[in-house]
Amino acid sequence: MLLAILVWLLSFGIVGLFAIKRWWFPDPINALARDFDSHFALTAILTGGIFLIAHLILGYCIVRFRDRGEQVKQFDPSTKMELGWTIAGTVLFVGLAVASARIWAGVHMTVPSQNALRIEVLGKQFAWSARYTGPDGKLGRTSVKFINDANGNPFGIDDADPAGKDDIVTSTVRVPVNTPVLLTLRSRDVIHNFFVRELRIKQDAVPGMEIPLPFIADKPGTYEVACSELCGLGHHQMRSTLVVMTQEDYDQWQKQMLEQLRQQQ
Ligand SMILES: [Cu+2]
Repeated sequence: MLLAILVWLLSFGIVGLFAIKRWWFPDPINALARDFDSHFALTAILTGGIFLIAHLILGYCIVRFRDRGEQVKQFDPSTKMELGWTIAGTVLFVGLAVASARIWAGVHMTVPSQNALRIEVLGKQFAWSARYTGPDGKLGRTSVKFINDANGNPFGIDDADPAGKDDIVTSTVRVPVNTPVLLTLRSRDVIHNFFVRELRIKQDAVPGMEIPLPFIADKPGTYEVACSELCGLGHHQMRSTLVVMTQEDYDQWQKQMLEQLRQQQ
């Protein structure tokens, strides 16, 4: 009896921990992140409900079929019941997987809009850098020969290419609110991972590859970008911020950065 009570208490306690949402995700900042959250909630409610029912029955069985000194009775398995829960389980899991594939495709298979703001994001041991095109809309040529972290050139922008003259390089990723953004993720050394919790996005940056990552953020604020792939001894320090700004603030910031560039040249 005590064991049954313990099983019931434990199962209610575990479900309760989820239900009170005390330790939960930070607020989402776009439509796909909100879709992700509703799908997570649906999965949690379904699996939590099944978990609770299963453990209530388990506790009941502990009480009902405890050893009372009687002879053990054989239970005839029912094919119908077995078929029933196998089919129900399959429908449930396949259904959830299909529903979640739509959200996944929304993040990874969306064709970015033609006029998306293009930002190149580079991961290296152990920092993130971002590069913007400047007014010409073009990123300048790069080469490993010109990489110079001390000089603020982590991308290795070639000075001989005029298209690179107005490229803005920063250590944070700044984007205007409600604007389609297309990040191109690159890595200079090992695999890193660009992770923004509020976007519910996690994408590897792989050396030798240029990985597109489109998104729109609809809530201004400063959000942490954490490297989410163990990439070496300094992995824990590899963080940056995603700053979502109003269009006016963004334009203002871009103007300031271009002014600074002009003064340096
Ligand atoms: Cu990393």
